[in-house]
Formats: sequence, C-alpha cells, structure tokens
Amino acid sequence: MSVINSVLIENRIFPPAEALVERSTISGRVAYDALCQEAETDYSGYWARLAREHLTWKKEFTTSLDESRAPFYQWFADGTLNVSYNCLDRHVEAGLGDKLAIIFEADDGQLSRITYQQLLARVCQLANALRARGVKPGDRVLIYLPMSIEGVVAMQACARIGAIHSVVFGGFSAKSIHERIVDAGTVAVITADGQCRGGKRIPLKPAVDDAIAMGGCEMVHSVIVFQRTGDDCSMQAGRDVWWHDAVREQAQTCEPEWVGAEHPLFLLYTSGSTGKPKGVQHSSGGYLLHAALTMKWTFDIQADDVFWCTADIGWVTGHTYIAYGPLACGATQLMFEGVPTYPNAGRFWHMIQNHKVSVFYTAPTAIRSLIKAGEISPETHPKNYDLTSLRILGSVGEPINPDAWMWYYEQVGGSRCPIVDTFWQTETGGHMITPLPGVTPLVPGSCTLPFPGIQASVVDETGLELEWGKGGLLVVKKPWPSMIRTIYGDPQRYANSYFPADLGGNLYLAGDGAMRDPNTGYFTIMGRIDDVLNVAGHRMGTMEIESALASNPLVAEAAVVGRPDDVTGEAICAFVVLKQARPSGAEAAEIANQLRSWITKEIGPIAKPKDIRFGDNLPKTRSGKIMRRLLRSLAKNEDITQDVSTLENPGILDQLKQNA
Ligand code: 6R9
Repeated sequence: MSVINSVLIENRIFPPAEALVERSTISGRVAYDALCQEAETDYSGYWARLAREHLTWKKEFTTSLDESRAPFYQWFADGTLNVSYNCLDRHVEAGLGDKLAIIFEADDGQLSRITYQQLLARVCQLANALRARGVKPGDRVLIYLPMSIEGVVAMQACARIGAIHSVVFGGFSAKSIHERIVDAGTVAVITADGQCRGGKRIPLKPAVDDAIAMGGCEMVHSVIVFQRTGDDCSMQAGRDVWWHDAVREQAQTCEPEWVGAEHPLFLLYTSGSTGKPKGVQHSSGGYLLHAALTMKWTFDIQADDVFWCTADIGWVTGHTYIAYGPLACGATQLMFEGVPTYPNAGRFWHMIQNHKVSVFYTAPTAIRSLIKAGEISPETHPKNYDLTSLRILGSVGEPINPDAWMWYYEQVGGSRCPIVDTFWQTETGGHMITPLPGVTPLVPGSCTLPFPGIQASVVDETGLELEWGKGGLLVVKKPWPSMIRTIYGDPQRYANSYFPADLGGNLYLAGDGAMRDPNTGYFTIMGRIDDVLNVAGHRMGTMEIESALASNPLVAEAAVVGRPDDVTGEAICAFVVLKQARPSGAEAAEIANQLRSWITKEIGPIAKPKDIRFGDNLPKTRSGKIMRRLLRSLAKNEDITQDVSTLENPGILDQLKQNA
C-alpha cells in the first residue's frame, strides 16, 4: 500500500481550561504519561490493578492477560463476577439506592424517572421471569426494543442470569432479525408492540412474528412483549407473553449468576467487508472494566453529572455508554426515545436545558444536520437555549470535520467545553483513541491520543510501524480487556479479519486508515481503508475531501467515494447537500464548478471531484452512518441491488443518480 497523503492541515489548538484540569480525575499530561508508563512497564499488572479497583469481584482473579491461545486472548479468566451486580446492587449497597439512574424522555416529551433501587427491582423481576421460562446461563436472547428504560432492564436482566443478549436495532427488518436469530441459536426474544419516533407510531412485534415464521427458529420458545403503544398486536398462545404479565408475580430480588470474567455478555451484529453481518462477541469482566474506566476518564463522570448519550441501544455506543458504562459508575443519565428533529430541530438543546445535562455525547452526522436546521429555522439554533450546564461534549461514529467541530465547540459548548472525539468500534468495546478532558489540548478533527494503556499505532501493509507524518493502517499492538473475543460461530473469520497474516498475525487491524501528526503524535482517522481512493497514483482519504467540501460556506454535508476511471484508475465522485435548496440545471453546474475550484484551492487539483451530485440528503443508516456502499454503486451508475432495508431515507437515491 502506498502512503496516504494527508493534505488537511489544522493549526487551531485548544488547551484544557485550568479549572477543568484541576477537577478532572486524570489531571494533566503528567498524570496521563504516568498511566501510559505504568502500562508500558507492566502491561498485564496495569490492567489487573484497574480491574481490582473499578469492578467488584465475587472471586478475585489471579491471572490478568492470558495469551496462550492467541489471538483468542483472555482477561481475568479465573475471576468471577456479575455485570448487573456491578451496575446496580453495589451502588444500592453503598447507599445510592435513591439516586436517579435514568431520566427517560419519551418522544412526546413525557418523563419517567427511575432510581437505582427501583431499577434493580425491575431487573430482578425480569431476570426471574426469564429464568421461570427456562432461559439458562449461556442462552442467547434477542432484544428488539425501542429506546426505553425497558431496553436497559432487558439487557441487565440477561446479564444478571448469565444469558447472552443480542440487541437488534428497532429499525432493522424481519429478514435481519431472522438472520440473527438463526446465526445465534436464539431461545427467547424480548420486544415491544411498537415504538414512537417523530410523532409516529411504528410497529415492532410484527417483524418478530415474520422473522420467526421464516423458518429455522424452532428453538425460540418465548417472546416477551413490552406494551409501548397499546396498538393491536397478535400474541401466539404458549410462546408470547406480555412483559407486565410475565413480571407481575416475580420477586424483586434475584440472586445473580456469578460467571467467569470471560463469560460472553453479548453479541452485537455489525457489518464487515463481506455482506454477512458478523456477531461480535464480548466478555463480561474485560468489557465492563473498559466501559467503567472510559466513563470515568474520557467523560470524567462525577457524582453530580447528568450524562446523555444520544445513541440507540441497538448500536455499540448505546451498549457501552447507556446500558453499561453509566450504570457501572452509578451515574445519572438521560435517555431519549425520539429523534433530534421532532417536534423541531431544537429538541436536543431543549432537553439539555431542561435536564441540566452536563456531559453530552452525540455523532457528527447529528451535529451537521442540526447546523443545517439552525440555518433554515433560526429559532432552533442552540443560542436560543441555556446550555450552561454542559461541561464536556463528545463525538463518536465517524470523523468529525473541523467545521462541524468548531460549531459544536462554539455554538453548543460556548467555547468552554472540551470535545472528546472518541475513536472506537463495535469490536473494541469502548474508546480507543480519545482526548481526556483534563489532559489533552484539542485539535479539531483529531481524536488525539490513545486511551491510557491502549497501544495504538500506524503501520504499513507488512505490519511495519511507520514514522509520524506517514499515513497507513491503524492497528493495536497489544490485546486489551474489552476487545472482541470472537465472531460468534466463526472463529476463523475473527482471526483472519482482525489479525491478518500479512501484518504478522499479532496486530489488531482496525480497518481504518490513520496518520499521526509529525509533531504531536496525534492520530487523525482517515476513514475506512476500503474508502481510501487512489487517483492517478495518489492516495487520499475520502474524509479529507469531504472535510474540504464541508468547509465551503454553501455546503451542509458531503460524502466522497471512488469510482473506476479509465485514465486515472479511480475518479472522485462527491455527493453534496447544500445549505440552500437542491439546485438543478445551470445553477447546479455553476455551483459544481465553484466547488471544484474550492477543492482545487483547499487541497489541489488532484482532489477535484470529477462527478458532483446534489441531494436533499445523503443515504444513511438509521444510526446515521452514510451508506458508502450505495454511494459507490450510484457513482458507477449501477442499479441498486443491495439490501436497502437499513436505509433511513430510500427516496434520496433517485436524486443522486444524476451528475450536476
Ligand atoms: C463506536 C462506533 C466503527 C467505525 C470505525 C471508524 C468510524 C468511529 C470515530 C470514527 C473517526 C471517530 N469511527 N468513531 N472515525 N473518528 N471518533 O461507531 O462503532 O459502528 O462499529 O463503527 O466508525 O471508521 O472503524 P462502529
């Protein structure tokens, strides 16, 4: 692989405010360096110390990292614990039973609040109900629920009895549910009659019925149905039971199942380079350690914080930073059922104001869409809200372009709040490369430095470490506690995809391109390595072109893909959403030319998109990720044959077929 040329230069730097450094758990660069040094000197001892300090064990472990079956690494394997005990009971035992665990805001604004004591009681009741229906430790339970307190209760109840949950995002189709039921050999499903999003009621249970009817699901003996909308819902006698009926007679206490640290906590299906989603398997002890630790260090979570992660529990961010991390720390969190644009695009800011949110964690795509909305309807701009409760902002899911970063920093954070741009993946379990609020001077668009103990690096295609300033493959050199343990049912695929022989077989390959700043060593993520373009022999990260486009005052959002080209190998095709209405005809051609000149000026003629297409929006998954697969097909003028069931806005595809 030739070197990825980084052409995006960012000179702005934002050191942490003195007051923040003082109050932070990890305070100052010296403290950060000391942790890194400790990990360097005694890697396995470092993580063992943290696992003892941050988790409560039933039986203490005697071994920390076990590499004897590499790349199937084990952590703290002879220790036993229970994840739900760590998230609930231990706080109640410490006198925090009356502390709010979750403030839930429904789509229509209705609020429910639940304390740690109440949450524990509800988790115990559902855990007892699952046990009563024959769910045993190690059994797989599929969860298909809306954003709700019940979603968290369901996940925690599985953890309590040692069942392995597999949460499927509420927007996935019956076919996706079916695939996941079969792949994991699921014995029970927890779902709801429907969900409410953006003022609409959307059924859920029918998709579960259809999935099971597709065949091969005979092992599903129970379907527990939470009543959310009250809409009609068919119930199959013997198999289906209403949640409220299942828990009614159950005790509010439940002895946790003490499991080994390596006992699987959950599977979460994610897309890889092939079409078949992979069931990423996570552990109990190592996963929970990193969930707790990153809450404390990256988000600097304190007793009086109100934490809000806007992700859905159907994605890994909702697992680690809603269902487990905040609870493992005894924090108070806000949870939201709806969408950021309902009843208007000021919803997030309104909620931050109302609930005095202090730590806010969202995705760049949400920020960019709210920037756009704030320009169209100025009354939804964050300046109309009191956001002074905020102290830390977070970003996750994709690279954040410097323009969106600056807007987030200035307009949302009032230039007071550090932005932790957290790079991580479903497979990593928690943050890998991220600023720490009381440590790291921030550079817009950079996720900065590895979390203490994480040995991230950039290598070439043979696994050789590259000097700073050279782009290459992002890898992790040592196993870490919260890493993926295997792909469920396909250990070979796990070994091949994440520890490829080309790199020597012992480096974890993240699948992203990255470069370290020659002076600071800061990491910049340059997009998936499958998104790296080679135009006339020059390699460029698509993200850099996107960022350059997004920095044009006319542009709200842009995505760039490559398409085959006879002359240059690959040509750049840009899909652009303008802040103004979608142009057509001569106007479109004129703006396209302006953008080409802009790119020429920002990066150079090599980065000039050959094709530019305008849309009202970009094709995105319901989790907000741009579907580049589709864009690549559109760029090639291919018919769309891929599965578009995860697409939020299928109507957009037609618009994006024509060049400006
Ligand atoms: C947590 C999550 C993982 C992929 C990852 C990368 C991209 C995530 C990022 C980021 C740049 C960040 N990604 N966070 N890229 N900066 N802060 O999103 O997990 O859904 O598995 O996606 O997302 O490309 O490889 P997942």
